[in-house]
Amino acid sequence: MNKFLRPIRARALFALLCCLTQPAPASAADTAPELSDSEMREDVLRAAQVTPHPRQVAWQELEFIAFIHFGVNTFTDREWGTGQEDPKIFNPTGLDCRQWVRVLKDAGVKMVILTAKHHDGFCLWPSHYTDHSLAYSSWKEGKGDVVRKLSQACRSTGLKLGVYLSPADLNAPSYGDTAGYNKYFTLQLKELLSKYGEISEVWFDGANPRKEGMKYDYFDWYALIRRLQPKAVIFGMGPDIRWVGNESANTRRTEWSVIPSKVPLDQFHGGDLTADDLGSRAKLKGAPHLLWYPAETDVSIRPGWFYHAKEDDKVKSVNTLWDMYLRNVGGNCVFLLNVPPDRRGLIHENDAAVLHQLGERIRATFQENLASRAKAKATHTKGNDAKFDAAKTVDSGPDTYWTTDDWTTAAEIEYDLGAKKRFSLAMLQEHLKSSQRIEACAFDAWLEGAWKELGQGTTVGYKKFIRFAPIETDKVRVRILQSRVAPTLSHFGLFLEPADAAMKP
Ligand code: FUL
Repeated sequence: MNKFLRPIRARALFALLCCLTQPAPASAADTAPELSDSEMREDVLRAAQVTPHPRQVAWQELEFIAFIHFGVNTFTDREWGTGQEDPKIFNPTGLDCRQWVRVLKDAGVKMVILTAKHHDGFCLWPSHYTDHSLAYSSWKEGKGDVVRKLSQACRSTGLKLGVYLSPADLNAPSYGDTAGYNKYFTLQLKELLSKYGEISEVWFDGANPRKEGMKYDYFDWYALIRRLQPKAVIFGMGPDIRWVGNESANTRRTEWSVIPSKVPLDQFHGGDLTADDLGSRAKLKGAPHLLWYPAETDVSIRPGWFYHAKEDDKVKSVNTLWDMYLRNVGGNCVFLLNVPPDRRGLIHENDAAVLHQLGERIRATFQENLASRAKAKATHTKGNDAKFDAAKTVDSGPDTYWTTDDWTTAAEIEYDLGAKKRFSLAMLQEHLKSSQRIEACAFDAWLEGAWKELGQGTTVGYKKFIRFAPIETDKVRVRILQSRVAPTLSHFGLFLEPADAAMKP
């Protein structure tokens, strides 16, 4: 039951369930009886050795990325086209990809993923293999190329570029004929991957309107992507990144990047991974294969994915986006926010205004890590070796980290801040190149002569934020309550949100 299999009704039901269960309750993984290290030794050891590919690390470090849904639907006011649209209707009056990139960069976004082709089959580049593209539109007398304009704008501002190429295509005459359509799709993919410079993510949506029987040659596509764009990650119906499982930016409370699989990586093409518990000990036990398969969360700044003038007053507020940003970036997910340009071909003023506020919040909050000069002391350190001591969690080295001896799975680090500091967010980061290991953690502050717990959680992974109403103290501590083999922490941070963003006491 997910967008990859059963698009409309099941997804609406899923979205409704997600809303009803907000905020996320403790997950199945929290409530399932825990299997002890002695019952799990082999499985836990195996899991703690699964590490990301460098392209997955590079993608994860982008943290916040944007979607651009744009195409014939923008001009028909629909969410899903029919494939029968006249290409002439595509005619933005003032398209400016530099404006998109300016607005998104200002919001803190690091990559833009464009719907080069949505399910209606209309191409935002002049594909040689169809006449259902902007080459047959009224825009610039058919001489324009949105993919090129966007790639140039991204390159000049340092943003990465990704492409959404819908496997489903309601226009292609060959759609439904597996051999013919796969050939067509491969040629289009090749155009996109060879003509527009570096592509950092390829987004394969799983919705499959009308042709449930179509069999896609995923493995040929993956081989082509690896050959032409070896740094690109493949999302969704692909081996590198999974869909988080909903379109409301709800991360799981327990979000594992190490998940079990029935098949090895070279036979894996993602699929239905919407269950609440994907990677608990119970799931790992006896799993034939374990893969690194982290989550990306997609959500739109408006109710729809495409622009509709009637939604101009339904742009999400900066507070909603800020909550989503913290929940996703600090929930071991990459946050993919959709911002659809309007019929002019511009990001609407209402969206741009909110995105500017969001960018200001991100900059104001993270400009200073208030723990960067703290003295750190751990209860346990691997081999009592300075190379792994707690100071490594507050140094600036990207690859230095604290860890313990193997099978010391619980430990604490105390941070002496030197003077009283005021903050509202604690940040933990694991050393992903040593896998994802922490299963439960807590954060305390020294307040009025005693330790007070300010939050606790399960997984950490790439990044975890623990958020609370602002407090002031000179001493805090992180407690790792349970982990696989030995915990690692590469970074610890304390930050203060601006007054209008922070939680109220
Ligand atoms: C879905 C699509 O059907 C929507 O139209 C949108 O593109 C969304 C991001 O993915 O599966």
